[in-house]
Amino acid sequence: MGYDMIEITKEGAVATIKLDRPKALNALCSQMMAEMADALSTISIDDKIGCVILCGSEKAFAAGADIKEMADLEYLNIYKSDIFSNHEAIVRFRKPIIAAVSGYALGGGCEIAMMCDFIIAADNAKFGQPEINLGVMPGIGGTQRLIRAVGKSKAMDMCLTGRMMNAMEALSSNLVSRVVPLDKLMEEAHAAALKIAGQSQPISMMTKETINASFELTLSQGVRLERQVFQSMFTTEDQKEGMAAFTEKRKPHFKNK
Ligand code: DAK
Repeated sequence: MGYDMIEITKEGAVATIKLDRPKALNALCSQMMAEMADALSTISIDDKIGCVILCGSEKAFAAGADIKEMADLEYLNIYKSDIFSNHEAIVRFRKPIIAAVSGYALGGGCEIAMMCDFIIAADNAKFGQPEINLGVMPGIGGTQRLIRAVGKSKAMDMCLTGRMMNAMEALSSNLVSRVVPLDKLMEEAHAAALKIAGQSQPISMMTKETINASFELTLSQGVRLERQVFQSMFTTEDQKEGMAAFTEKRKPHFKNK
């Protein structure tokens, strides 16, 4: 599949997916979502890639779903086509994925950033769920994921008033893991992605899966799962290598086995 609305670059074990529809502030239209889903599915079977960065432009990570594309849709169109259900490609993606957010991350843009494993924000980032201004509400997980990140009071505030949150508020609310100057965003995201991609791929994937399971499980179920997954890691060559490298005071060379 050729891509018109996203751009893929690969550097070592890191792939970057850049949303690239600048005239519409990266509004998420169905073509862009289909391209992103296709790219993720290709990257998921590329053994050389250990981590992905999802980013936009300096002005906009993504200003939401494409309002012009949606405006005249009727319930049955939306129901039958299940529009935007391919956003689940991000949730299903099993390797680590970092959102590098600069500028606007609004509506669906904020939601896809939250689907990533963590968010590194530039100091000009603005997050929001302004759908209420359009007579709708968040529709790809915003009402559920935002509350888990920032708690009820702030999630209600954001979704009911439609106001935006700046990068520092997003940091203090735990929506993002770090804030960096705009001109350092991609450097910082790349350094984090390289660090992750240098670890054992299967171990990173199991770690991600176990952390994500905490959203669905009770504490005791989650801790039991963690113990089982931890124990299973002792079947891998990478566990032997990681611990041997520590003892021998050298860097580990993981083989993803
Ligand atoms: N959709 C379409 N076009 C957009 C857009 C969007 N979300 N955001 C910006 N644009 C376009 C503008 O129309 C304008 O196009 P032209 O007029 O030049 O042709 C161009 O991008 C530049 O935008 P502005 O001129 O407005 O730029 P400003 O710097 O003045 O303002 C802004 C930037 C981000 C504050 C403003 O553009 C804005 O408020 N944008 C809309 C933000 C928004 O409301 N986002 C939420 C969208 S609703 C679903 C699940 C989920 C969803 C839908 C369905 N299902 C499961 C079915 C999600 C819904 C949403 O995300």
